[in-house]
Amino acid sequence: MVQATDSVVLLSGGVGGAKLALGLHRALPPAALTIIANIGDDFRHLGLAISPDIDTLIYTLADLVNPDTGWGRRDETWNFMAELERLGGETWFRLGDRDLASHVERSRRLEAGDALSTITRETCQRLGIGSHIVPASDRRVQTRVVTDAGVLAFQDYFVRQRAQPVVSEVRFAGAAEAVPPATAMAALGDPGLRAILIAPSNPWLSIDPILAIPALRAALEKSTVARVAVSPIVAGQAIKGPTAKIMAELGMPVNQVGIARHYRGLIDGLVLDHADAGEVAAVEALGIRAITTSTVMQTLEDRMTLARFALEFAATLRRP
Ligand code: FO1
Repeated sequence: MVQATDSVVLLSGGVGGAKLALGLHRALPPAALTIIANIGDDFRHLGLAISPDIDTLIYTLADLVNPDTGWGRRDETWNFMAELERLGGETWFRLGDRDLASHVERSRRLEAGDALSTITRETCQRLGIGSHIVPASDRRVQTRVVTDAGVLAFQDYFVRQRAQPVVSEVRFAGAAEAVPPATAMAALGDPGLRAILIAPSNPWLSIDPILAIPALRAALEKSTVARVAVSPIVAGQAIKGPTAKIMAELGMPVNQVGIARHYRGLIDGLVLDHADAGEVAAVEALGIRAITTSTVMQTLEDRMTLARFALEFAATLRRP
């Protein structure tokens, strides 16, 4: 049972990770959860500072997210995009009218000198989100995808080219110099910390930009708190997005061993779907405890059940 003083850290990307984030947010006491969010997808577009994963997490936890896409706002209108199209502007990255307010206000505050972590914290407060959403860094970290179509900026690869180019490498420009906000480090060093979870986000595109920041990787490596990842792969397929495609392109086995090898040294336990029960032994042979449950989250109940399951699993793992 999770105590009122217990805290939990989740590393998360956008849409897939936000599902587990919501389950934890609802299952834990207010303010117990700190989500360290990927910023590798952030970019400047139409003169605005866009932070897709932070916004996806904020909208999801505030119950404002578009349930059909998992990103952007529910009850959205698209007048701005329609007018931009009429003027011959760039419309490949869709910014809805309600969503636009987040980007305009973030851009204004960044230009005024506020840190991304401060802006994110205050936005969460205004929207009544008790959990803490913390960008992995206040300095820019930019994911660049090396492909057969050239070295692409993340959103160019992911949205404009629909993740179709073949990936040979993923780079994180600025990560080596990036420093996590003090709130992220404080959450990881909290004496009441009970678990560090890694969401079922794409390990190569959404979690690696976080782990590429030296202080965050080091904090995870040396933490004595149980570290548990929820696998984004079920029966050789990605729950969402191009994870399986990228694993194959990078020459990895598209299975739980591929995920476990990637996180080796950073996790103590891996949560797999029942469909992959046959891979438990192979993961455990790598020194990582494995357990199965239903990892496909369709309802809010599924999200909360998986969140509780991951926390209970973490509570059984003792660090050497
Ligand atoms: N994803 C798309 O596939 N197409 C879009 O036009 C798009 C716009 C968009 C606008 C704001 C935002 O916060 C997210 C948006 N996303 C869009 C999602 C986003 O590009 C990706 O899902 C994440 O970067 C991957 O985690």
